[in-house]
Amino acid sequence: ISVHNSASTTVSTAKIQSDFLDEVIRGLSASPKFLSSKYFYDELGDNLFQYIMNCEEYYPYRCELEIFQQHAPEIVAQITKSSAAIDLIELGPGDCSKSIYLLKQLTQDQVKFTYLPIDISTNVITFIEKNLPQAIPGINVQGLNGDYFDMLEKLSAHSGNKKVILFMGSNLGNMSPVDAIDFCRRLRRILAPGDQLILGMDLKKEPKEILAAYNDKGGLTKAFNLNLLKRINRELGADFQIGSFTHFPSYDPITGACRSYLISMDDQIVNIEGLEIGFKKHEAIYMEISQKYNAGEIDELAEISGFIPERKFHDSRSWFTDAIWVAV
Ligand code: AVJ
Repeated sequence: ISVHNSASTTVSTAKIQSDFLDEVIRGLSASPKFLSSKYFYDELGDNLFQYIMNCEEYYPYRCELEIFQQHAPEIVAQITKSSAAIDLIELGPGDCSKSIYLLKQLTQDQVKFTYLPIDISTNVITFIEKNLPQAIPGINVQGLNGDYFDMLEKLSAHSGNKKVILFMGSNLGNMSPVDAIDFCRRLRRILAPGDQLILGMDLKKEPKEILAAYNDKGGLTKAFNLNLLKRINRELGADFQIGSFTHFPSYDPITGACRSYLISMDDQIVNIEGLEIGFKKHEAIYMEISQKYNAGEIDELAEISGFIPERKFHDSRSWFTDAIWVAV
């Protein structure tokens, strides 16, 4: 089965599914065990994440929304210093509820730009291509359905416009600091000097606030983590007993690593595709990192990956930042 779209990209769902199986087997055979949070986002996971963004304890979404509501004119000024047309490329745009403030401002300021959202989900791209032109008449949207770097490479092959990449939502935080450096360097390689990156990152703050955001009282984050086990049951035919795992969130204020684990409450065996995976009582599966940085660490990340930090915007409490970097 394959999915074709307007950008004539082909994503093989069979390939995606066998990658999923391989990574699950690899992670659950490792010691310590791990799973990748990039697989949290099936249809149910998408919905749970929507609920998380709206729950009382989860502040990052509201902080970044405030930044875009308050600072769109300054952000536009920072990315339009030359009069050239812009390719505004957003990695993982969601429903555009934050970036729409920037898109509206660019339109109002009569900047020549094309908005190019990239997402692995066909639904996300279809939704945006249908709805955005209704919210912003005349906007130039070109959705790209596929892997970030595959799509970025296609783009750089056939456009001479200045590029501005938007990578928001602290999504970079879902990589280890070492993987984050690799990722930023890879981004840098597909850019030309003068191109820019707008990076939304959650900041180190009072540890209790951070831990609460990943340990909401309503149990949404717990359900979000457990949903990956359910997904493995559904899609890979495994037999996880969801009730015998508990959720354990943690935050280390020294390193800024906010990690979540699922803990096996018994000795048990889980079957996946003919393989038996043994769990010891109290054994952990490492599920997700949401790395927190401070301003200095974000500047260092820029420099180590070939960018110069230009400006930082933050919300009224300085809990979250959107940094603008320029490629050197
Ligand atoms: C996808 C990066 C926005 O790490 O804060 C929310 C995902 N995980 N609650 C984050 C998430 C648990 C989230 N981001």
